[in-house]
Amino acid sequence: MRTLNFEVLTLFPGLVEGPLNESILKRGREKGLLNVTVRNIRDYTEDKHKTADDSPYGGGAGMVLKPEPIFKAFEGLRAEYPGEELLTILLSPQGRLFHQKRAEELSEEKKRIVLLCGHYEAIDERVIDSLVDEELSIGDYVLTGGELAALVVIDAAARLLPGVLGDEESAYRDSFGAGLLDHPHYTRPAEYRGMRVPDVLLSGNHAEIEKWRSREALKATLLKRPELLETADLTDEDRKMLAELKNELEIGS
Ligand code: 4GX
Repeated sequence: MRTLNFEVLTLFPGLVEGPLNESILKRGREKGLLNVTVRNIRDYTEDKHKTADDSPYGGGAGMVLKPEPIFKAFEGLRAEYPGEELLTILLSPQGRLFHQKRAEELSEEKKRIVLLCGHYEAIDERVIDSLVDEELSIGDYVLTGGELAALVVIDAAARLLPGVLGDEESAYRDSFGAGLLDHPHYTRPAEYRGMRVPDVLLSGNHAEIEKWRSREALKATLLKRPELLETADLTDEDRKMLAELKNELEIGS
């Protein structure tokens, strides 16, 4: 049995815990496939006010996460998991962009993965220099903290672990696998408010259905995210269909 082990360090554990206790992540945890421990950085402060942040040297607005509680938290982790190597990821807009490929790699990671969530504007650079292996960003926008980003990373990696998705759901796994968008989906009724489900999906002809799905996935990608086609994993058949689609839709290049 493959398992994934995360340690989340945050000042707001409640922000992270909710989604971990719902739906597929909850089930993955109950099955013992996904282990996530959420720790409050404030528990590692040692002054009477439990100070986790301070104003920046050099002046300016905003607060900076102090190094001491974070170093203490790591010492706690090393004591709890002696001899284990940790993989520490800081969620930050300065990080490399997180993508499906990294999610796949993380889903196979054997080390315990520490997700460090900064709140406030910044984190003391000495933490990054000494404790952080990798900085990841979930996108070019600014969040209030790293917690939602950490959840995105956990979610995207966990669903790729064998056994986390049920048989029904696991088909969805390949939709982004080839680097293409998904094809359209339909369920009953066959006609709704005058809108018909494409006949091929009702035909029972599985070869034709697969061909239609491939073509529609290519079409959706071409129309909505054409840049994905440059790196997609296309078969010769895909390339042929893509050329036909471009002709039909009168798209050049
Ligand atoms: N993808 N943020 C982190 C505070 C911070 C800033 C610098 C460490 C270094 C974000 C994102 C994101 C906002 C989380 C700033 N911590 N994280 N936070 N986009 O915007 O991951």
